[in-house]
Amino acid sequence: MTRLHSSLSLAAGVALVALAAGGLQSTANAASSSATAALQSADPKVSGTVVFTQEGSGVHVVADVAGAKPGLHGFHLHENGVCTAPDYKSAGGHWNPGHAPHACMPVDPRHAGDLGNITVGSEGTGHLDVVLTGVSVAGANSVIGKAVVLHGGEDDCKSQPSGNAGDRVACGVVKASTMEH
Ligand SMILES: [Cu+2]
Repeated sequence: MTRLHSSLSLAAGVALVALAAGGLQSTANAASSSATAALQSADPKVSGTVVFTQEGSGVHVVADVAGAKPGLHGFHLHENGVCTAPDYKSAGGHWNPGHAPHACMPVDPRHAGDLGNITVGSEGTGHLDVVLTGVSVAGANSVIGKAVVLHGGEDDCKSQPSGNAGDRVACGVVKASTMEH
């Protein structure tokens, strides 16, 4: 009887700890489950926004750009969250914590920041909607503090180390979204 009682207490204790940990974790996630980057550009005048939202074990990335040259543009997360005009070299190389070769989704392995290409239409606007795996908004391999870079040319998805995508025409630092209440 004593034995049964103590194992029940233990089970209740474990359940309480698990509940408390779960509560803490969901609070932390709610505070930082999304992030945004505002693209800035020197010349040509490209603008855009990129929104990152935690979705299961991946990150849902939605990008909208305007004022860009029609065609395909390489689009990546670069390792330094520093966007200094006009060439944005300050952003460093592709964000590649896994030391993988460059490729495009869904090819794996690839750089954590390999978002592929964004297609810009004749009116100068482009939209990208992808789920990036192997990264998170606030946990391991967080996108926060990295830089989103839009290139002038197409990422060929094979040239090393960065797909031969040409100049960096726009750049934006990824920042945790502030709560809207
Ligand atoms: Cu790039």
